[in-house]
Amino acid sequence: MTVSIDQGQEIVEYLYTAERDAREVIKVTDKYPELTIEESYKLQDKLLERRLKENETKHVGVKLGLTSKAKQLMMGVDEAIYGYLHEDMLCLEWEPVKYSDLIHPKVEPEIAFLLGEDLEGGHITAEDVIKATKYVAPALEVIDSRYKDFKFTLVDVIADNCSSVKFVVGSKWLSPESIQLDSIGMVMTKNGKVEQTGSSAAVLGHPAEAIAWSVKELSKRGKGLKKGDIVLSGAMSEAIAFGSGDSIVAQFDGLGSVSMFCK
Ligand code: OOG
Ligand code: MG
Repeated sequence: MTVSIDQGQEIVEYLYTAERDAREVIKVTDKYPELTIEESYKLQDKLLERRLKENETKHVGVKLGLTSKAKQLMMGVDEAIYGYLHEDMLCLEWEPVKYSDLIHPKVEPEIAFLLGEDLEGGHITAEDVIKATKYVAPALEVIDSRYKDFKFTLVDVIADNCSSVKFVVGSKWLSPESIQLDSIGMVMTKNGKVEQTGSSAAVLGHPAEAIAWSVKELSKRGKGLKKGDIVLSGAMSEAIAFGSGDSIVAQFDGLGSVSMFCK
């Protein structure tokens, strides 16, 4: 370990309160440049424990991040990551997201997978993911890095639960077998103006491939995906900034649309 138990607790407290108070902070690696990816996943676990307890919420799923080249380039990293979704992050389409609860939010279009079976182990394939998936649905993820200017290293962003803050799942749920999951075109608008276009192929070639990757990563740490989990497979395009009064809609070929309003 490059940080002591006390220092680890201090980092968790620092990131937990930054989210709670919607306050940006200096990135952790400025103070602890030696921190490793394995350590930062351990810090993420501690942060999540704290968050579950304090917010009286529960685990509802997993999110993948930086699964597309567009996002990796945008963030200056070259690896995918994962974090966790809690029930208090789930927003309904008709429920506005409150800008005053957030720091510098961005939104990105994703495909959500709802699992009908557990998935674990180091040999899971995209086919196994599709078999274990009950439904796929259009989704928007709101990310709100706690770090100043939304700038971080891979180690920083993992400790910060991969910038997670809110997500919206659309109401049209389809069987994964009823749609060609690797070629879903997407258009995202803000207040009616096109801001991003993309394809699900951008997500590691196939979103189910991205989920298979995450199962392998999780299994290295003795974890897996569970029946009932919602899994966000990662942004299909760059994320866009939004503010109070903005309306976001992402339209996915064959999957329908999902929208969000920020008040
Ligand atoms: C990290 C989270 C990335 C995605 O879908 O790529 C992510 C960030 O960009 O702040 O959720
Ligand atoms: Mg995302």
